[in-house]
Amino acid sequence: MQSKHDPFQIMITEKSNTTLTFEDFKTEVLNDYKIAITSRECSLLGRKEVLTGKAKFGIFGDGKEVPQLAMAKAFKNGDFRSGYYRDQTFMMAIGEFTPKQFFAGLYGHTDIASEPMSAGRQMGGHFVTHSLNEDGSWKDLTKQKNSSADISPTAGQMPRLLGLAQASKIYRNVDGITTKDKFSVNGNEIAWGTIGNASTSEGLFFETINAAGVLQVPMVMSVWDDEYGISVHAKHQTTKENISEILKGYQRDEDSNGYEIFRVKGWDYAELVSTYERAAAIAREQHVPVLIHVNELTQPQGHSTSGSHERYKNGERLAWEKNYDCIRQMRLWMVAINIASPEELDEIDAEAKKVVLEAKKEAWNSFINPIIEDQKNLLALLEEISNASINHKDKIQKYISQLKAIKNPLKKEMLMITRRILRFVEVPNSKVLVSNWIKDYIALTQPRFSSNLYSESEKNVFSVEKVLPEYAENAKPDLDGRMILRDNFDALFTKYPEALIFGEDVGNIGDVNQGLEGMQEKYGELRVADVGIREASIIGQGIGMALRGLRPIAEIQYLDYLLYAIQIMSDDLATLQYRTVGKQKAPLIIRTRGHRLEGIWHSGSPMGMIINAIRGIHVLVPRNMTQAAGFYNSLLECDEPALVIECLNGYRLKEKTPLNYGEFKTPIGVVETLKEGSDITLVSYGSTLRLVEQAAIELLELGIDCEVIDIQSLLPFDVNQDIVKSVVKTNRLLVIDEDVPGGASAFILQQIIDQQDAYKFLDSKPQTLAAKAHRPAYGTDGDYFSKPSAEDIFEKVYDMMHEVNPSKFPVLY
Ligand SMILES: Cc1ncc(C[n+]2csc(CCOP(=O)(O)OP(=O)(O)O)c2C)c(N)n1
Ligand SMILES: [Mg+2]
Repeated sequence: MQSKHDPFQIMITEKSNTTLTFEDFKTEVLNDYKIAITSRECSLLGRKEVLTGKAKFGIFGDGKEVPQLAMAKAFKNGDFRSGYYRDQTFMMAIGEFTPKQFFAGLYGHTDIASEPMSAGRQMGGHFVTHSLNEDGSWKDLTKQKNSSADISPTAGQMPRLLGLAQASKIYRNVDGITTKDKFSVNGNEIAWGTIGNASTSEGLFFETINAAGVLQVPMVMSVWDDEYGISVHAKHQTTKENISEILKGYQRDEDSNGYEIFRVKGWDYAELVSTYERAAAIAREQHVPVLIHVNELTQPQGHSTSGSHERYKNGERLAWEKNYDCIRQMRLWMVAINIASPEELDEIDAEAKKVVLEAKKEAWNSFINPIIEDQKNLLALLEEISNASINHKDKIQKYISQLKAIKNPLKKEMLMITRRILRFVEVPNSKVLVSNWIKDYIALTQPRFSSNLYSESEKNVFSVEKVLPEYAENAKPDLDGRMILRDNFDALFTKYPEALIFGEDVGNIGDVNQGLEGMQEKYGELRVADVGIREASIIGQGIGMALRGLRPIAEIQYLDYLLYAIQIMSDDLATLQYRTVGKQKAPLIIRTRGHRLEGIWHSGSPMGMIINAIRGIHVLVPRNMTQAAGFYNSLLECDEPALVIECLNGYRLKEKTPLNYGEFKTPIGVVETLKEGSDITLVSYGSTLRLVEQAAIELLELGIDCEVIDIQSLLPFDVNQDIVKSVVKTNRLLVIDEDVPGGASAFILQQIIDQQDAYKFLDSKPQTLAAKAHRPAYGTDGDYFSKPSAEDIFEKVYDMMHEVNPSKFPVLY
């Protein structure tokens, strides 16, 4: 089984400045073998831990060890991985994952020091490295090996991979990025992707592969092919059952750019090392994307701890998998070329078994001992409570015995029991003790599961100080809204050399509404870029670049097409800070335009869907372009992701020309009162606000004085609780929204009534006025009959006032 590419030779080339002897080579291969066998042992023992009930679920990297050793060899400081749950061996080989951490993840240890992958928030097999210091500032990513944080949706790792690779291209080719040093050395970094064979069926895979070919970025994409996706065979997944075969059209040649494509057997260590070495050189030096199709891989224990693969693999396949297990083949090769004798390898195996067993014990003790300590202290407290009890000793004792009987307690079990006991504690002193224990325990534990949904650093959105736009004396609205945006973007691209924008029609024509007119000429094709029609990977491109210190603005042409991107926004961007407990950030700004214009797919305002899908991303809905520009100015000072929705029908409306472009800032999470009034509070945002303002003028003519409030920021929502202050004054509330009934208006009402307790001050039923449940129809009449009109708003308010004072406001119909 001698390979035509001798790994000894390759390692010599790699270390050409040193003299690598056969002994060095042997040591390196033996060390690789040790990592592989240690990783395998973790998988085997991990499965047992789940089956005996100590862990809940396991998904492991067994059967994929050997190619990951090869990938790790070619992986350098500054590089990034974007992969999936099979990559434990790779993470161990780059020194970012230990057996003890493997087990801490399996148990769900909530201490980030013990479980650095997610402090127990993600199931095991979801890998990450820490990009941020304690205070949320960047580490020097060029001095460490990096992995972006995994997510479970298969192929969800693809879009961000594109951006991780594109960042190298930007750093290599764009001059003047002053923040570059911590992220790149001349754009030499590779973004390494991994994916399972079956997951290449996803659209996100093909979309990203095409985009990386177009962009020509340093990306090396590995497909771990074990012929299955859980129980479903490749014949149901992939045309010709062969992903590299069908991607052949992407192969570059003398006449055109494209990919370099390799196919290699997953059990052939020598060939793998050589392939990864060549792939890395091409990607790193030439910025050409590479696909490595690693086939003939196996799953020694089946897909995961739920179920067994004997159910769907026949005897022949199972026997083949045993024979071609990559570690077994590596072992045979090592013996064949005299790297080690079977006895020496047996010794390594035995040692790995011991190491892993020890790691498992340590991880378990470190996980369970503090909880057992809590249990002990709680039992002592409860005995005290039981002794003091007059009527309920028996009941309390029953609960105490239940708690005592639990050998490996959960926090949940302690709380369940103690919260039940509280109901029977009659002695006041005891009651204080028990309720304090419960409150303290929850206060201590809840943040372990709920912190870091948003940035907790000094650069979060609440750090922004409001700066008003300045105007010349007697300034009148004289400039189209789109020009205000354009001139403000101009100021921002000068102020922040690391800022860039990309999207459909963004470059050459300066976006479909000319908000970026002339910007590409001024800042170049890399910073103001046209891209393909591919919303999900536009977002991913932004996430990946933001993960590497750039300040991307990803443009989605119309709000209605955000649905193509909502999955990746929801699953990846929105969860990033949460799932890494603040160890990674991607302060991506997503720019789009929406609300009212024309027809079903250019007028939608599905805000309820959006705000419920992307908690973790701020959602800003400026009423005009000055407010929008102010949001961009604020966001570039912060370290958080946000979606900004400009009003489609506002680009040609005149606004006053600000003098301090790039500097004025719209505060985030703060409402603005546009008109004071005493009879009723009208709350709205975006395009509809203009109709609300018009209705308010007409209502005043009839003696109804409305207070009009612009929400501006749906997430975060009215952090100063200004709306309830208005309701205290008016005692009436109407929410006007152009989403479906029960969409964003339901959220707004919940915030005002439930969070701000406005119900206490209401004299009329709080109401909502929303659009029809169907999508908005085309044309002016389509809009009138689909969305709330000024007349609808007028009459709704009038109706509410009629109920208050029928004689002053007689019925209209
Ligand atoms: C979008 C999505 N659909 C379904 C699943 C459930 N699921 C998890 S793994 C998997 C099979 C993946 O197979 P493959 O990509 O070949 O990877 P392998 O596990 O074989 O390495 C499926 C269907 C998921 N995680 N995400
Ligand atoms: Mg598979």
